[in-house]
Amino acid sequence: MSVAPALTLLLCALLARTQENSTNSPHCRNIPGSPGYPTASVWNELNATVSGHLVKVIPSAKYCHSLPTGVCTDAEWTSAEFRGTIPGAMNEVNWEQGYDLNPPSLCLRNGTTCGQGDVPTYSVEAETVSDVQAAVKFSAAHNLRLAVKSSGHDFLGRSTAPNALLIRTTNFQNISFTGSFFIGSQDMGSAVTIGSGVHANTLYLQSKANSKIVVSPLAATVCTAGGYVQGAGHSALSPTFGLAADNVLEFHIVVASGELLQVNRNSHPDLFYALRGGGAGSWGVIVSATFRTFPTFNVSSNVIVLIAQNETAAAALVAVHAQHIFDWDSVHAGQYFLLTKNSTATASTYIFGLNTYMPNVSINESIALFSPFMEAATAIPGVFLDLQNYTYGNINDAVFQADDSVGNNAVLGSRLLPASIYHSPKEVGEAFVELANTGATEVLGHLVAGGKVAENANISSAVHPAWRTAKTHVILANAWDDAATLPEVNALRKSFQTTQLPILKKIAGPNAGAYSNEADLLEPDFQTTFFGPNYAKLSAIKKKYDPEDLFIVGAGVGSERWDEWGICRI
Ligand SMILES: Cc1cc2nc3c(=O)[nH]c(=O)nc-3n(C[C@H](O)[C@H](O)[C@H](O)COP(=O)(O)OP(=O)(O)OC[C@H]3O[C@@H](n4cnc5c(N)ncnc54)[C@H](O)[C@@H]3O)c2cc1C
Ligand SMILES: *[C@@H]1O[C@H](CO)[C@@H](O)[C@H](O)[C@H]1NC(C)=O
Ligand SMILES: *[C@@H]1O[C@H](CO)[C@@H](O)[C@H](O)[C@H]1NC(C)=O
Ligand SMILES: *[C@@H]1O[C@H](CO)[C@@H](O)[C@H](O)[C@H]1NC(C)=O
Ligand SMILES: *[C@@H]1O[C@H](CO)[C@@H](O)[C@H](O)[C@H]1NC(C)=O
Ligand SMILES: *[C@@H]1O[C@H](CO)[C@@H](O)[C@H](O)[C@H]1NC(C)=O
Ligand SMILES: *[C@@H]1O[C@H](CO)[C@@H](O)[C@H](O)[C@H]1NC(C)=O
Ligand SMILES: *[C@@H]1O[C@H](CO)[C@@H](O)[C@H](O)[C@H]1NC(C)=O
Ligand SMILES: *[C@@H]1O[C@H](CO)[C@@H](O)[C@H](O)[C@H]1NC(C)=O
Ligand SMILES: *[C@@H]1O[C@H](CO)[C@@H](O)[C@H](O)[C@H]1NC(C)=O
Ligand SMILES: *[C@@H]1O[C@H](CO)[C@@H](O)[C@H](O)[C@H]1NC(C)=O
Ligand SMILES: CC(=O)N[C@H]1CO[C@H](CO)[C@@H](O)[C@@H]1O
Repeated sequence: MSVAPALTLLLCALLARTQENSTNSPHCRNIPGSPGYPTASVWNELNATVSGHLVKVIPSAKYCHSLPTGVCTDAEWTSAEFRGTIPGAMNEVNWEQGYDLNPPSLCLRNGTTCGQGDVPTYSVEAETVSDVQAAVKFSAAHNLRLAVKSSGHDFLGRSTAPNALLIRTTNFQNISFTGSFFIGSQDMGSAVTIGSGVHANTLYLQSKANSKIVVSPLAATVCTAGGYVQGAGHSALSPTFGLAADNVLEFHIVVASGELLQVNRNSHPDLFYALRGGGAGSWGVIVSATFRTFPTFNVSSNVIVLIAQNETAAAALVAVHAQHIFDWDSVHAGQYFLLTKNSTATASTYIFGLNTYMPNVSINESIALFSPFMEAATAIPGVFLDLQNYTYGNINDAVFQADDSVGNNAVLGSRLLPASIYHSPKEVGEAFVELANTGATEVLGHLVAGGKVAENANISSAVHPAWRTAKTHVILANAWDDAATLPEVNALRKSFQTTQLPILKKIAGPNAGAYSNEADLLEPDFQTTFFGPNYAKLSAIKKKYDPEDLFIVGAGVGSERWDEWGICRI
């Protein structure tokens, strides 16, 4: 009788061993200090293989402290172009901090101590495809946590990870235009192939020089062929041409096996499906991507700022905007609109700003298209026009930005708002004001859906179908400064879920989808919220191309199998 428990124990041990072997990979990644972690001489071997492109990575604040002056100027600290030169830097500095490590490990700009936090240990600053292949194979062979970064813009912190080997594709700067891009024998027409490190502003300069335009972000340094397109990629031109994912023709990508694959509708079509909307960072290391180009044209762009003197006026103003949001569909306008509470004012005043792009529309036509909205808006008691500025010129100039202003601490949350909700404009207005009152830095609406985005509903890709019925994408930003205490930071990190999402659900409904690139890392049901009905298919594609989960990012496909750092299986 006494042997039975011993037998059970033995059986359990055997079963556990079998299970461990059947997944064919250990429970945790090797981190500095684990027995399997590469020794210094093994790292040196990798460095030799990648032609000396291996560097040690430090947090951006530590980098600034190491400068001869001991500081980065405010202009440097907040510049995305500058931060892009620092391998460990994230644009939102909070992603460098290890708030959840035990103990927390922070490196603040003016701090007196500096921990490595969530910043990787080493980076391969790749110059060639073979650098990437060597780094991928090294990570697999040594069971390392791997992270991939191009710009470090990620709002969910997916391009950094503690104790990781980073691969940066920042140096992949090739750009080449062609009048005829072939897939097999089929001419897909005019296209551009860009390296995954090419910033949007560089692309706009080059496309202008070639009399072309590409569907790309309203940002300076976001990498169009990096995280942007994998998430779906919205643009001021999306109502005219669709999402970036609708316009990408081919990828060159190094997958977990270390192979470089050419991926398009004929070659690895399943991976092609996943790379178009299936989430950034989950599939491999993109070397380059080829996008359709369109002939250049002129656009009228305008900036309008309205001030609402109180809450009632603000709600009425946003409601009037919601009521008129279909006014600009005939010209496929792209629009960004922002509601913020002016916290420096003694009484609660609100600022409502609009930034609108209308392809092939003259300034006069644009003013005419805006006049019903403007008349209704300025007729609201307590609403005043603060400024308006209409310009007309080349589309590439209109969307070009020299730099992005970053270096702050911020997290986002978002939802795609279905077109149908705009038939209840009053509710939209009230919800926006309620959202602005939650302490959010801003409520940022994007009229980047409808039109061609809706018409593209039958493209077979991983783009969340919610994009096809959406009218807008709405983001809440929650920010803090370095003086915030850890409990305050942790409350803000959760405030989208606890405070703002319940308000958004009142207008978006309980099951609205969200854009995975501009969203909350802590979405509890990210599989459905970010990927909708596509998740099962994406999981199967993940198993095929990345069976050992080398490419794991927060709230990405397969991440449910891992802890928040992608270090241990759960
Ligand atoms: C100022 C600003 C403006 C923005 N404007 C827009 C906009 O107009 N439209 C829009 O849709 N989005 C916009 N975004 C969001 C943007 O799409 C995401 O931040 C996106 O993740 C950026 O991709 P990245 O490669 O530049 O960033 P990174 O932080 O470098 O990477 C983001 C993700 O992509 C992965 N990744 C990066 N490089 C590669 C690679 N070579 N191969 C494989 N995976 C890679 C990373 O692992 C990570 O998961 C904006 C963001 C900012 C900060
Ligand atoms: C890799 O090699 C280069 C060139 O020899 C060297 O400058 C660099 O410091 C090395 N990197 C590491 C992490 O040792
Ligand atoms: C930190 O120091 C810089 C100068 O080095 C200064 O400009 C900045 O305002 C300080 N405070 C914070 C919170 O960064
Ligand atoms: C960039 O283009 C050159 C010339 O065509 C090519 O040799 C090189 O492999 C390309 N680099 C990458 C990273 O695609
Ligand atoms: C906010 O309110 C203050 C005080 O009334 C005012 O000076 C400032 O211009 C307002 N800010 C904006 C952006 O309107
Ligand atoms: C702009 O107008 C030109 C000339 O009519 C036309 O060829 C082009 O397709 C138009 N582009 C867009 C985006 O409407
Ligand atoms: C635009 O409208 C103004 C005022 O109505 C008019 O004077 C001007 O000629 C118009 N411009 C064009 C290009 O039609
Ligand atoms: C808001 O301001 C307008 C204009 O001054 C005023 O008519 C209205 O009564 C105010 N509403 C509230 C609730 O204060
Ligand atoms: C209007 O916008 C253009 C383009 O952004 C800018 O160059 C110009 O200075 C602005 N004019 C005013 C009056 O703000
Ligand atoms: C486009 O705008 C520029 C001004 O930026 C102007 O010189 C040019 O004539 C315009 N072209 C068309 C076709 O309207
Ligand atoms: C998508 O395909 C279905 C079935 O063929 C069709 O009924 C529907 O109209 C198509 N939708 C769009 C937006 O083309
Ligand atoms: C075939 C195989 O992978 N066997 C491994 C199973 O797990 C034990 C203990 O973890 C290893 O020692 C075997 O090599």
